[in-house]
Amino acid sequence: MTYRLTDEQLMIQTMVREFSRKVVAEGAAERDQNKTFPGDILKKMGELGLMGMTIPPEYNGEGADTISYVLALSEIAYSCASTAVVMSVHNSIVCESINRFGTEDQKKRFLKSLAQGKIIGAFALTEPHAGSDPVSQATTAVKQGDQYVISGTKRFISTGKNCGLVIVTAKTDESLKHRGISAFIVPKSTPGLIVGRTEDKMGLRGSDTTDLIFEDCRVPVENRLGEEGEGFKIVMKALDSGRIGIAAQSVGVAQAALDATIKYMKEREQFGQKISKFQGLRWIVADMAVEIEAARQLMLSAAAMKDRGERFTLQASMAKLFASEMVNRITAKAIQMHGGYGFTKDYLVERLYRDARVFTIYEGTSEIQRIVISDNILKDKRSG
Ligand code: COS
Repeated sequence: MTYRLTDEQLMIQTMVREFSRKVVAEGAAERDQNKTFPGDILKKMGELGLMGMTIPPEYNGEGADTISYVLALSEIAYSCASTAVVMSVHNSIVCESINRFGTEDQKKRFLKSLAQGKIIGAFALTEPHAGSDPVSQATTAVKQGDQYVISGTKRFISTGKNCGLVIVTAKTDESLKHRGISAFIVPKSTPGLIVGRTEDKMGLRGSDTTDLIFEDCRVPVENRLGEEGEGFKIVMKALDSGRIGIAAQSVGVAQAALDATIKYMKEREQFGQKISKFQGLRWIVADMAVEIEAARQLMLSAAAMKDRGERFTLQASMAKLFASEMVNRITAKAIQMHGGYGFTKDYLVERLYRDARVFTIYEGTSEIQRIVISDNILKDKRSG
């Protein structure tokens, strides 16, 4: 199915493209080198409505559809993947989960400022010993009167240091396995919420990734997101949306790699002619373009299903799997096409290659996507 974007979707894409290539691209290399968080840029993105894109206007969001959102996210990723991951977690996991499962009071207290980008959201599921298997998490939340006391350590939390609020999952009943996991909204200033070590990463270095330590961290019962025991479902649904976002990040970074490669091929001369004239290299860019377009269509297809209110778990995992593996192939080819220069920090493709590497890992590894896809196709129980 080919998508004809609406005038509004095209307008949003054009607006974000212009903003991204002017404002977000500026200083992206330095932010990567110095591990600088793009706080000022995210503030501007908030003013443009990019931090609550799919949230209804009554909670200060833009009320845009998912297609507009993924187009915008791709454009931000084109210029700076570190900025894009913050936007992605904030919009598709944090804001959407509160909009979908939050009480009216939670939406007023938290969603309104999140959707304006006044505070940035983080999502704490992963633990040192619970990554692909979140049901084995060890963090607990014990109800004491009208409060929950949360204890445990979360790992690899995007925006852990720079967020203003975190959605955290914890076990409220060990015996119930996944049905004993609950979710909580914890403002960053809550006593007992401690930012632990910050990872020194290969890519996405402008986005902080930290441990979050919960030491007898108390939140009122009103901060529980959804019902007790509903946390795993909230997480799975949030990840369905998040995975379309990773596809969008992949498409944006891959397009940047292709455009940089085309530019280089038209400048670089070897054997007395531009390297863009060599058939062997022309076929490589042709394949790169086809792969990017295939990933873009999978991304749009999943987004369209979500907008139509259909179940899109399968399509989100397909888009995430294909697009994240695609961008790793594309950025590797882009470096190859740049020759020795591609291996230096003077050329954009070096950063793109490092940034893309985590896309097949976070928000569900490629192997997890294959589990989700095969479970949905085979419709019977796997053994391991
Ligand atoms: N939407 C809604 N509910 C879902 C769902 C989805 N997409 N996927 C699973 N569920 C529900 C199931 O219906 C089942 O509910 P009931 O038992 O109440 O009927 C429950 O969740 C458990 O499902 P399942 O048995 O498939 O769970 P598993 O423990 O086997 O795990 C995987 C499933 C592996 C897919 C899941 O653990 C996963 O996605 N892991 C990766 C986590 C991840 O991405 N981590 C990265 C960091 S996040 S920032």
